[in-house]
Amino acid sequence: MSESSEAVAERFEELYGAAPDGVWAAPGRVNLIGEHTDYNDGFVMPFALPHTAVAAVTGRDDGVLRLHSADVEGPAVELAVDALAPESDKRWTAYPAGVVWALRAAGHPVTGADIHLASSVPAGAGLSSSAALEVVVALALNDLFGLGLRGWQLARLCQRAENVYVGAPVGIMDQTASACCEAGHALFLDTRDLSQRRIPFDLAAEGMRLLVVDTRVRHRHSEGEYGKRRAGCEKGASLLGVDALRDVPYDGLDAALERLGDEEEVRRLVRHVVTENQRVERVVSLLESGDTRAIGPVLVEGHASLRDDFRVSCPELDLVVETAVSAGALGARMTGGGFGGSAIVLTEEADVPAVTKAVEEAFAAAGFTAPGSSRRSPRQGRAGCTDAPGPCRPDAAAE
Ligand code: GAF
Repeated sequence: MSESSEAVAERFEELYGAAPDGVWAAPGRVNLIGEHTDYNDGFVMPFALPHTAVAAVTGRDDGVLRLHSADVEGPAVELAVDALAPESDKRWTAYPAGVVWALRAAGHPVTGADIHLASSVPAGAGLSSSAALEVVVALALNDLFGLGLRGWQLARLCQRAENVYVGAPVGIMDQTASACCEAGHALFLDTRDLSQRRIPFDLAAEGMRLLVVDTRVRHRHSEGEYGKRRAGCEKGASLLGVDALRDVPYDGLDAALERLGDEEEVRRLVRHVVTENQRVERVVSLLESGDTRAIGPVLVEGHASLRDDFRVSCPELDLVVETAVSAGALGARMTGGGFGGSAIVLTEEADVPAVTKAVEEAFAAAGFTAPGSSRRSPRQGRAGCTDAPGPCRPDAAAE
């Protein structure tokens, strides 16, 4: 599922003429529930995929940064670390270079590196390929330059790289998932303070599967719609006089919506965020009480809210959800930012063939490109090949 460390190290040696100092890995993620809540200080619940970004890296002390990707033809791109400037680079190199920039801007002595990257996380599929690239570079530089940063600190710096250097106004979920998820668990993350709880999540042991269906409709968060939703949420918080929509309680939702009067667009965004936070809490409580099958309808509710209120779905994602549920799946929803990407389908193991066939046939009948569909389970192991990152919770920083 992931690129082998040996192959990535060998390619590094061909490119740069010497073996790397080390090889690191960071996973992509699926978000089980809690969408578009992270930039509202809310709750999310991602788990790591077995698909990873892998980086072979050697540190340098001469200010040179050389970047190469297995997915891009040609020689390494060479940059000077002290000339890195936000939003100056529109290529793939902005993600790893952005991490170097963010580390240096935060005062960390990163003086250059040779990097070769290979990733098995599909790009644009809503599975956090960009965050995996950022986090794997951050893990490597953290070790090589002895920075001693914790997983959550690396996640914050990677988010800053993406917000400021790349120019995509994303929240903190994907980077934290890639840096902090653990095998066999979903990560219940409070994005306000990054406090975390690991919830055991082993569907195979309970006779279920989670399918990830890639609609093959591609998206980018640096494009406008994601930013418009974020701005709309911020407007909602400001009109309601709260720091973030997280502060609107579920039992105060009706009153809040009333206060928003004829701001219909904002009302819909607020309703999604407030109900979505409550859905995350319901899923956590169902999983913790061992009632895993009961999360299915909550996933479907979440999808309806993203489709009708937040309006980030698309016909392909809706078709996966409708078809899978009609074919007997326990639940389904889009995952990630939306506007394309992937949907998840929770199903009994025995129903996997029927559900998969129904979705494939529905796509063919609608004239859509055939979806990529596969069984996924939380990855075994955690980010980092050489050294696992330090404890991920912010409170661990005080230890
Ligand atoms: C994308 C973003 F990168 C995340 O921060 C999050 O907002 C997600 O969309 C929606 O939940 O993956």
